[in-house]
Amino acid sequence: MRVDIISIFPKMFSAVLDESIIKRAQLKGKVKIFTHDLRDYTLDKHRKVDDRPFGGGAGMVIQVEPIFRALQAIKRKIKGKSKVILLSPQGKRLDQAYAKKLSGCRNLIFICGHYEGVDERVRQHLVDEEISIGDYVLTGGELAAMVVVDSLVRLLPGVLGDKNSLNFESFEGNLLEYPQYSRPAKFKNWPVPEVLVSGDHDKISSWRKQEAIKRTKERRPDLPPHQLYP
Ligand code: 9D3
Repeated sequence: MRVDIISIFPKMFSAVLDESIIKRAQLKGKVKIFTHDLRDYTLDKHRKVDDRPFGGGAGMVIQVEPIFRALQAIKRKIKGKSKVILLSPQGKRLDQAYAKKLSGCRNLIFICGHYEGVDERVRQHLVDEEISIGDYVLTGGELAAMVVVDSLVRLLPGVLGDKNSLNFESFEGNLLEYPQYSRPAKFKNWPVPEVLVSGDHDKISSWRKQEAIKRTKERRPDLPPHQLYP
């Protein structure tokens, strides 16, 4: 998979994308991630990317021209089709099914929106999909782009070494995780549940499933209950 990210704050991305599992995925060649400074695609000496809204009003609007030029330059480097995605609070909400769908794409180009807003012609003519990561207000699309990329990259074949990690997955079985414990078996007077040290693996397995169901009912009553009893 190839990922290109267009932003006016390209330096924000390295802290997240050049560490841990995403870093390893890049080193293994599973994903190539390129960030682009939108200002590099301006033509004026002030590298201006925004202007006042037609019709008046507060704030500024990200202009269509630098975004058009950035997309043109990026697409020239890519053979085949790319999906262009705008991060904005008005987008379709990201969930695990959406992440899975996007993880099947060969080339993705993310445009990070901003508090000031983006010229509507970007949506109309340049963007294929618009994504939000949830109903809360961020200062820009950069963190959202990183969330989306993180959720996709871990789904790529060969990124998570352990085949088990993708199997019993909370949000795919729509079940939260069961409680986990590690050594010591007794810390202060806080013991580990007896069943986990019993050695009875059938009992352990059904205990974990019941705990996961209980926790899901308590904390996430919004998740479809029929999926709690597969
Ligand atoms: C004045 C109305 N605001 C919408 C609630 C404008 C606005 C606020 C914040 C426009 C953009 C932003 C910056 N946020 C994003 O670019 C963004 C975002 C988010 O704020 N929440 C969840 N997902 C996303 S994806 C991009």
